[in-house]
Amino acid sequence: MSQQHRPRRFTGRSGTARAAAGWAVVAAAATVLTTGCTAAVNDDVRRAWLPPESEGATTTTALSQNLWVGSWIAALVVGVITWGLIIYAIVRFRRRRGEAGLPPQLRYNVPVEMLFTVMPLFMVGVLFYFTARDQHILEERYDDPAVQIEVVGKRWAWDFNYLTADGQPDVYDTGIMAAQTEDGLDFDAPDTIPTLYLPVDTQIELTLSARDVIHDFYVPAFSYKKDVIPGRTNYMSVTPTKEGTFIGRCAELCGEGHSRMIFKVAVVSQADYQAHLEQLRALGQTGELSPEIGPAHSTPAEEQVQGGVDQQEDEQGEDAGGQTNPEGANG
Ligand SMILES: [Cu+2]
Repeated sequence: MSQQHRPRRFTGRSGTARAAAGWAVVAAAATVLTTGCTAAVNDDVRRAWLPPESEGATTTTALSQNLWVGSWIAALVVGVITWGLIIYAIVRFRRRRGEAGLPPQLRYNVPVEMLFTVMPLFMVGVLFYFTARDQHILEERYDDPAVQIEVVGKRWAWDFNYLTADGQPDVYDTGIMAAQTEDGLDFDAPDTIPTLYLPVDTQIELTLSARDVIHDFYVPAFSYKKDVIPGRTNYMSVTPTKEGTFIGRCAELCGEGHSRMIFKVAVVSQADYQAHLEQLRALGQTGELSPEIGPAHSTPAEEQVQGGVDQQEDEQGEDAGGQTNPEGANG
């Protein structure tokens, strides 16, 4: 290297001053970032932007969230090191005035290649370990769940079959897809959006199946979702620990009504849960809406949806006071 290729920036007095000014800007930005955040933002950061209602919602949300947040931290650490090395290489080895041609090329460097092989393996190994460990806990089915409910996905809503203690059909509830209003989805339409009632602090097993195509049962507050597949039974074991009403969605694109395939989960006390079952019984909704009855009979709702919104409202008006027991719903 000849004299003219010597770095210019970090030698003379002006270079030192410029470096100092640069660090001052970095320090100022860091101060703004760390002190400028409100408590709410810090909460969001701590949860890695998972929904606030998820906090303490079930016995396993903390597990899922820690895995999620931990993965983000690991990814950020790797990202910062990688970005730092890239920027360092760009600055340190940039072409300087008067230079021409290629710089010396590095190849067959065994230590570097070992590093580039071992490091990614190590990182994937760490992520795999924590994921496998937590998934094992999350997916373990309860030996003796106190409550069993069949969840049946259909285009574009959900049916819920509440089972007796010995696994026999007891009562059911059904819904149709949410109405699209000018302001978005109507989340509060009580006669359309199905609500899954769950007793709080109780080991519950949900049996997931589908009538038609693949759906996905997703309750963001529970930090959990699972595919709902026709001809296959999936399970979700959950113990809700916080009373409240949470929004649920389908998380698998299943057709034009997919975004309107929403439902609610009401986590209530034991007494309120039993009262809800009694209410369904009083409506004559005994038995089950079996997944086997297929799309043609999937819902009274589906006909209503095809008939358009006006007709849907009419039929609901007629049905008020006692919903009809659909075909295939034999107790
Ligand atoms: Cu769906």
